[in-house]
Amino acid sequence: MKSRWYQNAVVYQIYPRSFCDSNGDGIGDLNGITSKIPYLKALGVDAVWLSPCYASPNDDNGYDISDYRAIMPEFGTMADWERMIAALHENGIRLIMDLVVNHTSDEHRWFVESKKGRDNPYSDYYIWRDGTGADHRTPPNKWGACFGGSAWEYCEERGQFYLHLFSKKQPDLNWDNPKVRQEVADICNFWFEKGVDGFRCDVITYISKPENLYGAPFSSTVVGPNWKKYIRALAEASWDRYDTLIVGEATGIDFDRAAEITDEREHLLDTLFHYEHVAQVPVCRHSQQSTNLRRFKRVLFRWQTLPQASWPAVYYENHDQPRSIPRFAPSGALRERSAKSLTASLLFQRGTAFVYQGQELGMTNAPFREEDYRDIQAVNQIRATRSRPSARLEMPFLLRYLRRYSRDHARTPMQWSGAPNAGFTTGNPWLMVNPNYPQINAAEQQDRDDSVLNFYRRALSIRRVWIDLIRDGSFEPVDPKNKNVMAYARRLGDRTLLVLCSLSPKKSSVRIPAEYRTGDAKLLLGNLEQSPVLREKTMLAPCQCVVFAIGG
Ligand code: ISL
Ligand code: CA
Repeated sequence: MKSRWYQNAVVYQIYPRSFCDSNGDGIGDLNGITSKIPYLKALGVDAVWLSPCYASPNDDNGYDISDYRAIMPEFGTMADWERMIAALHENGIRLIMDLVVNHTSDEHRWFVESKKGRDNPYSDYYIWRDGTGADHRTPPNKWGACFGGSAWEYCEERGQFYLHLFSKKQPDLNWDNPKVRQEVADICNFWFEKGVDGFRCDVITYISKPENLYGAPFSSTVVGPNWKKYIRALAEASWDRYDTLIVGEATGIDFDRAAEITDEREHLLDTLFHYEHVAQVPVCRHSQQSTNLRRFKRVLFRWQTLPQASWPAVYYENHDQPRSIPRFAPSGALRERSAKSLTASLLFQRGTAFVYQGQELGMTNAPFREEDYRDIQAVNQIRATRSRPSARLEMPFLLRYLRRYSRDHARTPMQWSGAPNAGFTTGNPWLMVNPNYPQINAAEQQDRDDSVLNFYRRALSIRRVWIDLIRDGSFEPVDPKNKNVMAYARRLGDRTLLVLCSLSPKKSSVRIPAEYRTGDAKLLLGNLEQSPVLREKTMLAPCQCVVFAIGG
């Protein structure tokens, strides 16, 4: 039975490889996470979403799973995992695991068997097709893989192509096979019985492929023909039997589809991550602050209007995205102020809020050089560009692109302290530590009252007090065309929260309608000593934010 606890929740995402290394091998691990539970509790989060920690050859850092019921040895043992979940639960923190079932690793036992031939029990676990053309060596369609090259790989052993939407070491599962669907339900139930509180479902919108793959357009695999049937059956066989949060990663989704598949009467997903506000813009401008605030607001405000029966998930960062600073707000001298203003703009929106590790410290993108990248996406792009005759011309563009968008920016080790390697490891970190760790780290922010970390703690405790209004209140854009300030009001009965967040390095004004200027506004949260007086044209300092309570 579902209590929908997640509607009140703030979820903290942990990328285990980069969070905390307990044994000095340079790789974050489960015991490292357990050691930081007091930190998470003091921060005030309700749940943790753990990126994959299952057995994996790590072609894509655990998003290529070779055994769904085993822990990756680099991260620890099942006993470590059990200690971790017990300690989280003792501290009132739930655990959301990552469910990666669009594809497995090619080293998964199922694939090893499947590729042997057409008549073993696993033959139909993956998407195999004959090639076309005279020699049958042309792929069935022109789909490209997310990490480069064709989405089809020819397998000599079986004499057929298999589909892989990501790397060729990530073959897509065949969800049209009922045995595969049963395997997925069994995996979910295995973990629910061990106490997990939900799943974040990796690229779940891609699982149902079009009937005829020959010549099919790629878009036909986003919420494909049997998607609802398969997901509803999974909910019945597993998800709905426990008190879960099921959040789908909904690559390629649009608003109407999202409203439909998160409608609680449909028994599909509880909520989903859309990608509209993190769409990439061309890397032609000099500024690192690449996003146009008006567009950003337009997108976010629209998603706030999801119908009552649906439920949004709000986030600015995750392990695939660059840091929100400098992406959405100014860096440099204004970094701390920006980080707080972004925080306020995020945490009072309707929806389950997701915060990515390090976001609560205002961690930023890293100054990577060509040889520093580790992510399969960046590494493949660099290799492909290098091999082209035009490499000398193209490489600077690619590097500029990666400096802005590489997934590695989010994955640099968590900055715990000013000790070597930011206190993340006593060994050699698997990915470069951001050299700004002496300035940006948790230890320094812990006891400094005006730090980003303490602002998060304060914001989260205010969110808790106002949770009824934040969960159920109306969402009202304020001065929506404003180019510098993100402003909105939330209202329930006679109580209102007014949230004003400048994301501009300039002094800015914001128009406040009379209904909010009733004279009894009480300041709940702000990032500067001075708070502005609410007037028709209210002035905000660069990157200033304020949250007022009005009425009630
Ligand atoms: O990261 C992206 C672009 O930079 C996306 O296209 C991303 O690959 C897509 O959102 C799917 O992401 C998820 O599945 C991938 C994995 O690499 C990502 O880390 C995961 O979040 C394959 O499992
Ligand atoms: Ca380790």
